[in-house]
Amino acid sequence: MKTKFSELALFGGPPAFAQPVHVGRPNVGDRKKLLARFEEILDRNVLTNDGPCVRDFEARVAELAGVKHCVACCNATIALEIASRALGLTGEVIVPSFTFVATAHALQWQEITPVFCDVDPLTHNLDPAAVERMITPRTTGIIGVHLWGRPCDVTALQAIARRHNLKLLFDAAHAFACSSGGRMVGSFGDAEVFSFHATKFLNTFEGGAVVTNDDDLAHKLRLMRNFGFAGYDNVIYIGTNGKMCETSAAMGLTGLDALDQFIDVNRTNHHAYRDALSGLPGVRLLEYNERERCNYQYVPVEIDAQAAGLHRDMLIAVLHREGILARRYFYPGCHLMQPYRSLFPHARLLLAHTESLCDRILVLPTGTAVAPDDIRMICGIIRLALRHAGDVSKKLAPGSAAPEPA
Ligand code: T4K
Repeated sequence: MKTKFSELALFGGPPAFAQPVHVGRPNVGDRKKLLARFEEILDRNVLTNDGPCVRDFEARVAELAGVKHCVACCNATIALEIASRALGLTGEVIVPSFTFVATAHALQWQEITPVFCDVDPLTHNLDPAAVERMITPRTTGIIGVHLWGRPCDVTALQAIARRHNLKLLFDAAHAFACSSGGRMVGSFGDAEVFSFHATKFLNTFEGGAVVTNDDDLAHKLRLMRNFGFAGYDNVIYIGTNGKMCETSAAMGLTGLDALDQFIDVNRTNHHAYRDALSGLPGVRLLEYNERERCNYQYVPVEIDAQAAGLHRDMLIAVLHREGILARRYFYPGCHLMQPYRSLFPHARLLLAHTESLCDRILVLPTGTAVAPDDIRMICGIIRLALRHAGDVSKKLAPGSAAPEPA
């Protein structure tokens, strides 16, 4: 454990981690089970197109999420595109800007206008009052994002959608195996979309899924995922290729077998961060609601530069030099990324909380590749850097941007 600021890598000490620690290191369950599933896939010679592993995976995801239908896809971005098209979204759709850019891209890709709405500074999720103010005659829907796995105010958003006759889709990329009011994420709104990307706590290498209780919608989603085919030579709908392949589903099934263990590790890690960062001025760890089901897959921390004495970007620069690859998710906000920055140059006027969060948030490493001892080391470095904020600031040129991970 480093105790003097001169030991920090920034001042010439050896990095705390010779092998970098990452935010999104994949969780893999029992490797033997996974390889056995791969053997079965090769023996069957059914590699994709609605194979048995995919069907099995869909059934288990639907059961866990408490929904009738799960339509597994090749990733969550395509799943969002298919879901928004199947729901008939057109014109304008209200989305947060404080999200991964895929939420907005899935709309813009289909020439639907994402209208960026501000978030609640405490929950980091869409502010329902702001949503209502953004509705125009062109609005056809709302996409809420359960950021960090903490569910949106689903009740308020459902009431707004009902009142204005809008479709309601949730980007639940972060929220698989989480609940809101005791009900599992998956059955809120018209449909919800999970991501099973390699960096998510349950992964299928690449993958995603749309889940819904709506039979007609599920039928449409299945058609759209497979070019619109309703049997040999019979295309009855516009579609794309959004299918999940068998090896991905096998990875997902193996992860599902180990899901409780992944969550236990994430919870232990989150508690280790909470204990090690407690009482540190200017540092606010985002808490999960322990009365709900949570996956604890992200460790977002808000750094208040004034109270901490150091800007978030300087702290990231210190951490990266130590081999701790903390991330600035979702900097700088979708509205400041292209094409949105050019299309909507004034969007930022209504996004004060989003911009403030983008300036403060730091996401720390967790998952099965990170142990409580690593966390104590990471937090020790954060404490040391903040205690010697003046020396750190002097060492780092003013305005220095966070370096890209090595
Ligand atoms: N909606 C929301 C709210 C989302 O957060 C996302 C995805 C989506 C929609 C779209 O879902 P998908 O279409 O991806 O299913 C990552 C992921 O690529 C992205 O899936 C995720 N959100 C986002 C939050 O994070 P990057 O650019 O940070 O990925 P990358 O490659 O820098 O990886 C993060 C860290 O993980 C690195 O330090 C390295 C480590 N890593 C990564 C991969 C891929 C590994 O150790 N092994 C790996 O295989 O976007």
